[in-house]
Formats: sequence, C-alpha cells, structure tokens
Amino acid sequence: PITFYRKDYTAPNYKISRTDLTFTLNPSRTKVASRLEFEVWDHSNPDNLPLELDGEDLELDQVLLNGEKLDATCYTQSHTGLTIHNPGREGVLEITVYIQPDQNTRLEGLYVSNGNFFTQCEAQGFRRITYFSDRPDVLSQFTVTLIANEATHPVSLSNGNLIEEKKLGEGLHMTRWEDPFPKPAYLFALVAGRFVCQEETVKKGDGKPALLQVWVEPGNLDKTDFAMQSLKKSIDWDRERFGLELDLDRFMIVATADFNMGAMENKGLNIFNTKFVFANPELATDVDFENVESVVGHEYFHNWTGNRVTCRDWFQLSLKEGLTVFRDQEFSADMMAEGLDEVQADSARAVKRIEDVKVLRAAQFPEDAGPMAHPIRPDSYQEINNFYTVTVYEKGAEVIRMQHTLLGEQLFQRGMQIYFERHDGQAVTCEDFVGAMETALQEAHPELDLKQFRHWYSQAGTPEVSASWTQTNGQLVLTLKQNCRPTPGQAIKPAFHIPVKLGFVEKASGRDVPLQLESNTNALHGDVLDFTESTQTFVFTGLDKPVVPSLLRSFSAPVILQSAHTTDDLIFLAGHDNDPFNRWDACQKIYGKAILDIYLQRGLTDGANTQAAVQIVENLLKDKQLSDGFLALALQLPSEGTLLEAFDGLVDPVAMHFARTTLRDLLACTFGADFKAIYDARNLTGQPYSYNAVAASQRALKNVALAYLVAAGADEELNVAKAQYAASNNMTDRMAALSNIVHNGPGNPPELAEFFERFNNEALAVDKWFMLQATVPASNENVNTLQTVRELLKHPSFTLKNPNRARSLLAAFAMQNPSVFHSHSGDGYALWADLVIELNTINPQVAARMARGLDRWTKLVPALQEKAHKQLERVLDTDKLSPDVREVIGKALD
Ligand code: DPP
Ligand code: ZN
Repeated sequence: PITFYRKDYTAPNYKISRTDLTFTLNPSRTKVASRLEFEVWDHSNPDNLPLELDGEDLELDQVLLNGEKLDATCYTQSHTGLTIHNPGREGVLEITVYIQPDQNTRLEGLYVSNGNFFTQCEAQGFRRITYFSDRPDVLSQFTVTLIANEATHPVSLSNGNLIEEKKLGEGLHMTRWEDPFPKPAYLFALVAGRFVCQEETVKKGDGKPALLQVWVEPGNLDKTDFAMQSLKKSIDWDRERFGLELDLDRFMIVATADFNMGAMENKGLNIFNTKFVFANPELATDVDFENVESVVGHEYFHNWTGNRVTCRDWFQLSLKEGLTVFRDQEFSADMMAEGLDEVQADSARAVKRIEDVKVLRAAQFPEDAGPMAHPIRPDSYQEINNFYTVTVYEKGAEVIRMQHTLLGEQLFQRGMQIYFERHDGQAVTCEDFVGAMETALQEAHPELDLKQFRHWYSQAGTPEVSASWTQTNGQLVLTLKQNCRPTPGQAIKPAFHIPVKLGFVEKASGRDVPLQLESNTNALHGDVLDFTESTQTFVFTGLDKPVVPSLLRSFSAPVILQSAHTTDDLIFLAGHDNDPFNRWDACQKIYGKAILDIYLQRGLTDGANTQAAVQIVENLLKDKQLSDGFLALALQLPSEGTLLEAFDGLVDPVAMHFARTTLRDLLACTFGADFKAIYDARNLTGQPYSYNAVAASQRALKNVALAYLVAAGADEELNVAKAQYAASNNMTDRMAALSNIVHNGPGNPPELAEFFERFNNEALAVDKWFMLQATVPASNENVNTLQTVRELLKHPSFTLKNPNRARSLLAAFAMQNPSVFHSHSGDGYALWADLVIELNTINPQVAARMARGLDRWTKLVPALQEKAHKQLERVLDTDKLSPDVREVIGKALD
C-alpha cells in the first residue's frame, strides 16, 4: 500500500483558473467534456513542467490543447491520471471522457440512485468524473452545462446561479450554472432527476433576496418543513453569533437515499442523506429531529468554514471539520437554550454538552487508544476516506473549544475575524487558524501564546490527568499530573497545555468559593487553570471551610481524569456541584465503579460502590429542581463501549454487559415505584406531538423510566410498553416502546410485524426496524440475535448496496451490540468478516467503516483475541481488497 505524508506537500505546477464542464447525462454512459484554463502556479516556475491531472475509471475520448488535438505522445495516461507534457505556461485544455454512473456502487463521483443522478466528490470523487487537478488547493471558477432527458430528468442542478435554461429538441433540455466563487473540485456537485421542492426567499448579507430550496423525490415534500426551518435558523444564528452572512443568491439542499456519509457541503448545493433531511412526527424521533437541525446547520456553517476558507491538503481536514463541528455544537446548544431563563438555559446547554462528551468517550477515546489513532491533523494516511473520523471531527471540535475556553467568546470571535481577513478565498492549514487565534489572544494579552497548545494538533492519544489535593490551614494544594500513552508512531509526547476549568464547592453550603492562587498566579484566568507541565502544583488560599474540588468543569479538555475524590465526595458532587456537567459526571463515575466491581466479582452486588450508585439514584429522584433533560441523562448508566474502554485490562464484553445489566436491574427493582411515578406523570398519551427541547426532554425522561420499568421484569411492565406502542402518535414513543419490547420480551412480538406493515414504504423506518432486531443483547434469552441477523440478510427489503440499510444490520450488531458481537463462540466475528468481505467489492468506503468493528481486539480476553485474529487475517487475505479496508485491517494487525 502507498502511504501519503503531510511533510511531502508541494504546491501544484499549474493553476486552473476557469473550468467549464458539459455533461450529457445518460445513466449507462455519460459524456463529460471539460474546458480548463490553466497557467503556471508561480511565475518563477521553470518552463515545461508537466501538468498532472488525476483521473480514475475514465474512458478517455480526446484531449485538445489550445484547440489542437493532442496525439498520445504528448501525454501519459495511467490508471490514476493523465500527465500533459509541455503544456506551455498557460493555455486551454479540452478533455472528453465517458463514465458509467449506473455501475457506480461506490457512490463516489457521479452515480445513479433510484434513477436520479447525484455526485459525491469529497475527498477524491471528482477524479472519477473527469481528469482534473483533484486537490483542495486548486481553486477554480466553474461553469456547468447539464444536458438531460426532459422526461426522466426534468430537474437538473449544479453549484451557483442558474444562468440559462432551454429545450434542445429530441426530448433533451439543458441548464447552465455559474458559480461566482472559485472552489476546489471536492465542492463540485450536480443533481438531475425527478424532484419537487419547497422554497422560500430570505434576505442575504447585502440585503438582496436569496432563494432557499429543499429538493426531494416526489411524495416526500411533507418531510421537509423542519429542514427548511433549520436552514433559516442556521442562517440567522451564523449572522448573530459569528457575524457571517449568506453570500449566495441560491442555496439548495437535495436529499438522497443512497449516500455514504451524513451530508455534503457543496457550494450552494448541499447533498444530504435523507436521514438528515426527512423529519415529521410520524417518522422521526426527537433525536432524529435534533440531528436534522444539527446537520443542516453543520453543512450551512461550512459555507464559511470550509468553502470560503478551505483546506490546503487533506491532512488539514480538521481545519474545517473540527471548527464546523464546534460551530454546530454551539448552534444546537443555543437552540436548546432559546427562550429559557438563565438556570434552565444553563441546564439545557449542559445537556447538549453531556451528549457530545458521551460520543467522545464512547467512540473517540477508543479510536485514540487503538491501531487507527492519529492526531487531529494526521501526518500520514493510505486512504483519506478513512480519516473522516471521530478524532478529526469530534476531538477536532474539542481542540477548537479549548481555544474558545482559553480566549473567551469575545477574543475567539476576534480570532475568527482575523482568520477571515487573512484567508478568505484561500486554501490554508490548521496552523493558519491557530495563528489567527494567537494574534487575537496577543492583542489583549501580549504575554500569552498558543505555542504549547499546538501539541493538540500534532500528538495523538487521550492524555490521562491525575489530580490529588490536601486542604490544611486555609490552603488547598492541588497537584496535577499528565501522561499520554504511546500511539502508533509516537512513543514519547511533550506535555499538553490543558485548560482545567474548576471550582471549589464548600461542603457546608454547597456554594462555590472564590478562587485565589498563592503562587504562579498568572496560571489562573477566571476559573480556568493553565496546566502545562507533566507535574504541577497549585496552592489556593482563602479556604477556611472544607471544600470538594470540582475539576474539568464542562469537560474543559478531552482528557481522562483520575481524581482522588472519595465515594462520599462523588456523592456530594452528584448532588451539589454548581457545574451541571460535573454533577452528571460524578453520577457516571459512581455507576462505572459499581459496574466494574460487579464485573470483577462476577455478579455480586454487595460492594460499597453499588450502594453508592443506589444512593445517587435515590438523591436524583428526590431532587425536584432537576430538569427532565438532565435527569434523563443522569439516570442512564455509562454505555458498554465506554465501560469497556475505561477498564484497565483485558476485557470480556459479554460479562461486562451482564454486569451492567445487573446494576440496571437492581436500580429498576429498588426504585420501581419512583420510575412508575415519573412515567405516569409524563405519559401524555393522545396529546398532539410537537418537537421542541422541553417536550423532547419530557419524552426522554419518560422513556428512560420505561426502560427501567421493563427491566424490572414482569409481564405487567412489558404491557406498559405494549400499551405505549399501541397508543403512540409519534416515532419517539413508538420506537422507545418497541425497543423495550424487542430487547426484553419474547422473540417476534406482534408489534414488530405491525411496525413493518405500517412503515414498509419508508426506508428510514425500515432501517430502524432492522437495527432494532440486530441490537437485541445477549441478556435476552428468548432471542438468538446472530441467527436473526443471518435471516434478515435474506429479507427482501435488505440490500448491502444502500449504505443506510447496510449499516442498519452490520453496524448495529458489530458496533452497537457488544454482548452479541463478542459472543464466545466467535460467530459474531465470522459474520462480520463475511459482510466486510462482501461490502468491500460493492462500496469500499462503507466497508472500511464496518471494518473498524475489531479495532480494539487486543483489549479482549485471550480466547476472544484468538478468534478475532483469525477473522482479521481472513479479511486481509481477501482477493481484491480495497486500499480502504486494507489500511484499517492492516493497522489492526500491525
Ligand atoms: N464534509 C462533509 C461534512 O462533514 C463530510 N464529507 O459535512
Ligand atoms: Zn463537515
């Protein structure tokens, strides 16, 4: 396999200032004619540098240079591209190729979905459309002409503005699009087919009107209202919070059922997975609504952070993704807090923060500890598609968030302003972003810098921070230590600059006392401590009464914190911390300790930590100040993935599942009456559904209570779920009820058949139906889940060709159902390998995602390791393994 290195970056030989494309669209054979105006990149370049164009799976018809047909001696064609020898210092190149969109099952480049044409060009799909300099630092102004069959493809769209439209005769029509903004090829898009749209006009930055459109296939218009509202909210929010205006006359969203990713920010023509557009109460859960709003926001925010300023090379991916995830997280938090009073708003923002940190711990921490660990700005890759990771995205967002914490909102926004002043219209690096933030910081504080902070960009691995303290004579001496374990290619790492947000909570009053440092006082900025050495001691004064430190408030850095808190301290913080995130986290720590005790003691529940967990839940249930959204999160136990990762040693996921189930059942039995009361108070059967943060929190808490009720185990409780299923008028309640029935009850309940019957024309609901069955855990003795999955693979509605459907079975059992996937027989691994091998030939990008299922195999107990190893080897030995899957499996076996 070829490895690409960040250090090898060189500028291209030529610019392509203008690109004209003409597509004659035909599903089995599409003609793509291009006209490229090029000139040397730099006027000091020598003459006669070759012009190197990327291209894959293209049928080359002809090449013209300055109007003259080139014979084959003037260029070299290979399976990865086309090199023009001696093109001259500037000129016009015209290339005609043919491609086969209906054969494109990889869904990269131009492909056909349900008869309609779509493109996906990020990261390197454009080279599957035509020969081009397919790299993000080549920005070009595009004009696109689309010629299509009027009857079958009446709507045809591309980036920018529609400048011409006409009938051509012989049943053909054409549209011509001009994008005024130079852009890299990865932001190119075209869509053609039968679509309908919902549209609205809003005002853009210059006061002129802009047309917003959401396009879907006919029959789906009733699912687009929420996406349109989300788009308008995103536009307003970006203006109000970041001062960034819509710069386009036309902004389109198009939904497709066949899409590798969530969505794509093509300039002016975002293409979305239907999963992140479609939302109505019948079909979408509250979580789906929340995701639609967040993804619509994310793609819109890319218009500035990604499109106006883009990446110089793909190693810089986090420049746009980390920053844009941070922006979408803030957007969601602001939307959730909208219209609430200060205390409620704090709690709502904390709920969003907790949700984001849960993802980080469950998915990113394992990645950072495994064979695919990489810095948010990777130094190398074999296949760039494998680096659209939780590290680049979510840890990348944490790194931006830390800069926000260090600078504060005002200076951070000043940094954004400097970033755009310097780099609007350019392709830049992560360093350019940090440089802009550093300038903003130094305008206000010349003595500070972000020098050491930059290690967050270059070093992989999750730092472990340990904290201990003593309080005597009015002083508290806090000692912090940091360590980051080796990751592939990085044995030793210099200390990170870790912002530790903290407070001291007085035991008697539950109030925060003012923070006062005795020495190195410039390490404290407000309530944020700069922790910069491998071991550092801080002396706080003015602490006459006993306090409990609350550290890493709001999760101010993506680290694993081992604190010297006693169980009593944690119970205290769970009840009294003035930082809601840390209240939740104290609960999680206790639950985690209790589950690990049960795991180590093979099911015994008489330990002190188990008692503490019971105490915590009792306190939570008594506290009438807590918001529903917070309580719903605080009552939930850590996920199995989080527990497996937190355990220091080789682990048996099946036993861990049973340990977690044991604690859950104990809590369910102990507090059955309370859960019933919570449930009854919030079970508003028959009331009309509306999606808003408050109503969604109510439903979330009700459904957490339902899960405990059903866990407590009698038929009577299962009947509560059945009644909820029968009465529900929205997908949130319906899915919650059904998942309790399917995961805990007898096999094949009638509700499962009813659900399929009701929704079998709605692909996203059918995905849910498959997913529910693939996630039945080992603790449900009525069901053999692996057997079910094997049967469902043959179901007429199942296909590996549709990524959402493939994920609904494969990702569900291999990544969201540890107790079945890691079954001691090894059958889960064998089934996983079968499917990865099959998907590899259909869609390498999706296959490589699924191949990540055994990333952490060396953390398993030896008997499982042996079985996992066998299947990893089997995948690696497969004929025609894609570079995508090869990289993932190769690194796992390294
Ligand atoms: N750039 C897309 C997104 O994250 C994914 N390819 O929005
Ligand atoms: Zn993105």
